[in-house]
Amino acid sequence: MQQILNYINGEFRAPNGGGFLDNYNPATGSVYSQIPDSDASDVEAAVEAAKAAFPSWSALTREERSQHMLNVSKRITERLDELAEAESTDNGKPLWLAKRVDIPRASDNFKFFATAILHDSSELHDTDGKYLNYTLRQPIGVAGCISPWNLPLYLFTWKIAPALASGNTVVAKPSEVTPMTAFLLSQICNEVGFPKGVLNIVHGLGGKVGAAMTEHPDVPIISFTGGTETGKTIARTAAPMFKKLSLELGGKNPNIIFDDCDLDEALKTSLNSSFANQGQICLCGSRIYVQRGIYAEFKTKFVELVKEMKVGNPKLADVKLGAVVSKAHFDKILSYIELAKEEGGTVLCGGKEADTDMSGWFIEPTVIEGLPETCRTNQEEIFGPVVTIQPFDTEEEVLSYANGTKYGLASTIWTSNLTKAHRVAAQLHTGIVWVNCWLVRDLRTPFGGVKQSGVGREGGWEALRFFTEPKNICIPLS
Ligand code: TXE
Repeated sequence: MQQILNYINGEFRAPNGGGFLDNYNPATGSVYSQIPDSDASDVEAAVEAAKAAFPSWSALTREERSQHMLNVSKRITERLDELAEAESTDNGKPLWLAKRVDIPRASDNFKFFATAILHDSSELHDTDGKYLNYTLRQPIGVAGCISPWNLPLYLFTWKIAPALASGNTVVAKPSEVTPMTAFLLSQICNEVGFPKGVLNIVHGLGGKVGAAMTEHPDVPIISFTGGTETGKTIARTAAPMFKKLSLELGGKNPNIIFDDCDLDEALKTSLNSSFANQGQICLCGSRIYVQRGIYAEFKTKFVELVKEMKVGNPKLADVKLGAVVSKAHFDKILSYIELAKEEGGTVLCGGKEADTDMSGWFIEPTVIEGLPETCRTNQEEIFGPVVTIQPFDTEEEVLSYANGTKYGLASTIWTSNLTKAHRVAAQLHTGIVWVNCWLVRDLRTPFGGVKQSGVGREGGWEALRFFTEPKNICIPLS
């Protein structure tokens, strides 16, 4: 059985403790590889390697750093098929999705930040002609990057790339549920001669490896994407150590459909925003609000289309939904469907394990109607192929629903009235608003949420600023 290894100081190493964890293929429900059950001593070794590599990596010219990163980007593209296959097997997502979205985006993340630093600039403040202040942005040191299982290589590289591009060295931990493509990335670094110790990847459990990274005094900056509860734990540890933190957490995103929208477009995209990646994207629209005049028509057509979505073997081209990521997550999603029924919801379609010829963890895309706004189903993140649908009458009413959860990541508006779109967008308490589209992710734009969806922004200059410390230097002009 294939054994994944840690990548520390440019070497592939077994964990110091010698233990390994089982890694499952969610589509078959069986163990297919093993990953290091690393502990604080492995993190210590990785931090030491990253510290040792920092002076030389941060002293490279921008062109040199950029070139190293472009080499990685190119090699990811060259190994696209293999990486996509691995991502689909490890995560359960459709192979076509990994091939079209996840892996190309991982390559793009490296390319984007490798070239962004070539165009970077900083500020200068002239104090009344008497002094000049200029802002020097310097790398911080060893950055800790912790990523989740839903978009494994996509989100892993989304953090690592800006950290490296701005001159930091990195200790990174992929989710223990989906470690494979991060392991393949370490092979790629090795293949292209990426400098030793600059990127170190430690595999293992969040409570051991992730916690050791967060607690380590020589890791002054942490970028995390994952669940809100884990984010709170990390913030509790990091705050008294005054670490710089970026937290991208959960969402319970509203999808608002006004009666003047292009109904066909709204239907088509809502299918995607509800069920892409089995609903396991923090940006998925899990609460659909439809204006009363078109509610019945939208609901009928939407449910018809959802029933046509094929669930099954992620390797098949016509499959729309693959497996959900783990048995624990499968149980969690089904328990939320039961809860929705207890709370008075009517299941319009789906609502149960999907009937496939595979032995893994598949759930039918599910639409639930008739739930009050305040119930747990409408308040908590389910993170699976489950959406609720309900009618509304006025803008004011739908805004109160949309803003009525503890989350504030993303929202979507469907309308042909541009004035209304601007007005509603400005009043939504979310970090991202899509109008008549969904999941358009320009890498330059600020990405992140408000309230319990997180702290800080990733993407573009925001990410490069996060991974550097601004220093003001003041000089008299006479
Ligand atoms: O995520 P965790 P889980 C949501 C989603 C999901 C829920 C829980 O609702 O059902 O979170 O998922 C590492 N110190 N999202 O439990 O645990 C862990 O090893 C440091 C939304 O799988 O947050 C992994 O690498 N690190 C989300 C990473 O944190 C710790 C994507 C994320 O795992 C740690 C995923 C600790 N104490 C889940 N404990 C999104 N925002 O996209 C765990 N980790």
